[in-house]
Amino acid sequence: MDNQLKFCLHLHKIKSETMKNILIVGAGGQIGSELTAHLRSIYGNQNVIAADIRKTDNISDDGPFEQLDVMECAALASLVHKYKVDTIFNLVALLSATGEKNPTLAWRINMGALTNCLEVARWFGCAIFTPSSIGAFGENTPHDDTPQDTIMRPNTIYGVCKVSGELLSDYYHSRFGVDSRSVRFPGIISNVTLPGGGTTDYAVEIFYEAIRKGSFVCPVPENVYMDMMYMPDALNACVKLMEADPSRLVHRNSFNIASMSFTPEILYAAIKKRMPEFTMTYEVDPVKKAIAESWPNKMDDSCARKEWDWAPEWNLDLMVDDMLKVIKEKFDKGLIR
Ligand code: AKB
Repeated sequence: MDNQLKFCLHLHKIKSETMKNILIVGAGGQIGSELTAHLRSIYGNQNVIAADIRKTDNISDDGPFEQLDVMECAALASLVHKYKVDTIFNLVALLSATGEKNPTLAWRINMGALTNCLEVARWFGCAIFTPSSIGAFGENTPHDDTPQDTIMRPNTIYGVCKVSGELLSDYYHSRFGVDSRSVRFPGIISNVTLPGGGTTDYAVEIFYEAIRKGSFVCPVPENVYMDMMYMPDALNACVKLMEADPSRLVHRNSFNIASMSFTPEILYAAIKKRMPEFTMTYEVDPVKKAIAESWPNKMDDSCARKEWDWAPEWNLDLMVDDMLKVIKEKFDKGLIR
């Protein structure tokens, strides 16, 4: 650590005591773009700093935005110092399907972002949230009611990063006292920013294609169950866990959280009920098939419910109604084509 950084650390410790100053790294992505707006609505626009490698309009309009390559640890540290940050949300990730195309890049980015965020959190005394995923589980994991503490032997590089990330985050907590917390997110369904490179992306793309073309070609086999979650529940989970009383937390990295689980056929039927002319065919992607089949059918989230009162509000029907309504409005207004 150079002298300038040591001096920044010293100043930071004196100045930032209780204020909620939040830094979101990877804020331009599917979760980040909505988490930024959500946290700004709770903690104030000026107290939530969005950072991403690329500038994105919707997150830079309402509050501070910084262009940041999270692989540059000193740049990350200087942002944390500049804004007196006390909480970091690290949302930088190459997802499961993209990861399989370039495993070394996935490891470098996913673990590089995490190690830098953990180190900076340690130096500056920040709390840190880094999502884990259903991808942390593998073929040998019990697939039904997947327990909180169970076999974790994923066979994707994404999963390897997630398990390593959970362990490393717990290590930083026990070894250095870093307040690290996280959840294992299911596939997240949203209507603001598209996901990219995930195995669960089909459950978002299907809505856009249903409205755009009235048909969808599904890359995941018809009868594979995966946990899914509507974005509002995912955002609530982030806030609720980070606000939770630490004395109640038996676990930290990471909590199973669940709200709905379905197959492509079940989702198709739910959309078709509302759009009878909608059709779906399959062109199964073998990589996505292998990944999807290795993940849980449905996780048991009782530890999250017990330790920080996790309680989802959205189910399949509510989610499908809302997704169709919002995306139709966007098409009608010409916001998307
Ligand atoms: C993916 O499909 O890779 C992600 C995830 C479940 O973590 N959406």
